[in-house]
Amino acid sequence: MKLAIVGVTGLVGQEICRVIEEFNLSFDDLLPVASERSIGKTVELKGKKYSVIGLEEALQRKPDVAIFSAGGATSQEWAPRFAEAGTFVVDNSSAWRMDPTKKLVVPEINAKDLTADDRIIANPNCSTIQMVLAVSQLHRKFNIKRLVISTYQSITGTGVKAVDQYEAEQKGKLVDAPAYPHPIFDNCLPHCDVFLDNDYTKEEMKLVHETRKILGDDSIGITATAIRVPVHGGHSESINIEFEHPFDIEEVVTVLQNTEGVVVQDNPANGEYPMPLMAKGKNDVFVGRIRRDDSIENGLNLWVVADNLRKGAATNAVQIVQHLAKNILVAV
Ligand code: 11C
Repeated sequence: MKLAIVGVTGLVGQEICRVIEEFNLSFDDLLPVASERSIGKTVELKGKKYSVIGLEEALQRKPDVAIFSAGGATSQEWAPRFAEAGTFVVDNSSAWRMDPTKKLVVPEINAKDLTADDRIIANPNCSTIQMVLAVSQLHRKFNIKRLVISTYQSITGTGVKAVDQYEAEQKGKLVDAPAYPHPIFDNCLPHCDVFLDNDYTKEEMKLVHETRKILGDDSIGITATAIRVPVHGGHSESINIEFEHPFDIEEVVTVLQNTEGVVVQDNPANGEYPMPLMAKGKNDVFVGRIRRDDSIENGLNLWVVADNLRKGAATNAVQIVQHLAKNILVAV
């Protein structure tokens, strides 16, 4: 497999390199791709050095697979050109997620639906991935009627500019071009991504639309409030679920323990529950504070944490590549 990583110098691009090393993903050649100012820099992966190239050169070299993590505008313009040249594009941006001709993939849930015709494959938003993976098997068993989600999202979701803003403010300094409209150190912003005409943010509506698409169920009622918090390690989510069918808490725990990619951490009496500080650098989705919501029929509360740069982006993308390598590239 000839593998391109577009946006290799960004936070997600760097995390993709770490995951590839950790998973010992096999490839024959690697094309690290970045913007003009990074061309010629060196990237080291699995003990070998590779020179960063531009998009045009990468396209000429026809990679089998390209992971795109360079923002929506780059994906919009370049993903179709790579796909046309025969590359399987795994796209981390929001550019193609809601396109009805493109699949939105969390491998544990729906990689089995991919075919050789899926040349642009969308990676969901980080806050969607961890939430939908946690509830996917519960939905199969008890049928979700409604989800109420509150997120507590890491500054790493915004990118390196936000991390720089946080670190400067922590030292009592200001940056010239802050990532957020307000201080993020010692603060919480009820504002992730841009505000839309319906008064929700784009991040909140991603949780609504992407979840329905991945679960293949437009009937699920979903409402979300997305909050940016001064945290590095991952996104945390409080999820309130209303099921159609009754459940026992023990059954819920068993379903979660048997959900691939999910780790149950739920022993509050001993202070055990998921936290972003512990999730950092891990590939799993951690679930705890599992308890009944007695205010509604068939109600459940969960607390779900994952490293947004890992399962929320890099890990999910690399898992899609692993699936392609194992099941689809061998046949094309
Ligand atoms: C955040 N979820 O934490 C965003 C980052 O649509 O891929 C990823 C944005 C996206 O701000």
